[in-house]
Amino acid sequence: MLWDIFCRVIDNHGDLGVCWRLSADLAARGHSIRLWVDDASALVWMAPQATPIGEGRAQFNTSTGQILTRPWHEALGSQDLPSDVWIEAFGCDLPHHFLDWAQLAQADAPLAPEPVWLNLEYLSAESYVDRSHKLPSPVMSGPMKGRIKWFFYPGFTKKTGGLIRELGLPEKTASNETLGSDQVTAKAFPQKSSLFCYEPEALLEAMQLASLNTDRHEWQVAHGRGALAFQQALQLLPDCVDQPHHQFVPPLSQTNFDQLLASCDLNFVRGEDSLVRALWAGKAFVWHIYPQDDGAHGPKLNAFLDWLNAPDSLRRFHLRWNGLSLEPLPEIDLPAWHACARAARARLMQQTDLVSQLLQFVAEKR
Ligand code: TRH
Repeated sequence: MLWDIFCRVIDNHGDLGVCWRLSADLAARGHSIRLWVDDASALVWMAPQATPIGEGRAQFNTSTGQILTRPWHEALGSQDLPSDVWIEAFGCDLPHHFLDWAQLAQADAPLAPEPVWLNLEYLSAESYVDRSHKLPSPVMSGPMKGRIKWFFYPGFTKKTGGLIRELGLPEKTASNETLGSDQVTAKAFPQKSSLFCYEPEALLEAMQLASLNTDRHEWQVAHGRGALAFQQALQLLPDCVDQPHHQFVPPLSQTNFDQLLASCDLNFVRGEDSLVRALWAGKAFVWHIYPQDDGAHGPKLNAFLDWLNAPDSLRRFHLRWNGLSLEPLPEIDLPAWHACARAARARLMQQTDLVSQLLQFVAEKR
């Protein structure tokens, strides 16, 4: 099928990160995607396999499918084919020129099936997700008045749309374990941790804790906001200043980022997509949730920790890491956190992945 996927970059990299993973998974299953993005610049490092072919445009062909990124404001022409599915990511609303074009295309071919129109929502473990997944939302105005948009919610339970889990991931995970490149039981203390975060108040405390039981604890610090915060925290730790074993990692491709997570004992991740990748990596992790002005991130974090069956120390660590508690960080209990992450991954592997569920839903609605 041909898919139009729409993505507006609000800030950070999660919107594009999720849309690229979704597009790549669909392309691997034989689909073609027009990925509309208002700022595709991060694809240079996130998806270097996409070849730039002009301003805001890049192309990625697999043996089965294709992704073509398009600038947000560039209208389609009469030679362009109508698509089978429209996905607006995170309620970004479709550009007017696209709706006008679709109206003309429909007038030209009145008997053609209407595209299935979905709003792909943010990931949350809160209970409203089970209730809201697959609900219709009638379009009340504009050229598409009368059409239905469907809510599609990723999530952690069987009643949700699941998580993006590309083809081959379970086999890759299993073979890493058989080959022994992936530790089944954790070390007593972390020796290598990745850090991808915003500006957690407790960063300095975490850096002290991580090196509590080893003076060679190594941080792999992802680029951007977290790296600046880490640099500032380093200045405050005199005995940490000259530690050549810490690494400031340049922006990685998503594939290499996933490998980084798999190679660490403890992963500090943030936002949405890197949380999912930490779950697939099956290593102990701490999540820095995207903070919202209205405090909505508090209940969202607690719902996730409940779903995770987080041991007490991991829960308290999360609350402090996310500025939701003033209690000092508890010690890192790597074996317990690792076991918790493994159990969560095993539960998720029983769930049907997001793209398979999406394909099933589209088939029902067409
Ligand atoms: O960048 P984020 O903080 O994105 C956030 C969240 O998605 C949040 O829900 C959303 O509302 C906000 O953006 C606007 O974190 P996230 O979701 O993990 O996205 C980062 C992406 O960048 C992810 O796809 C992984 C990728 N990445 C790389 O490919 N290479 C790298 O080196 C790094 C550090 C990240």
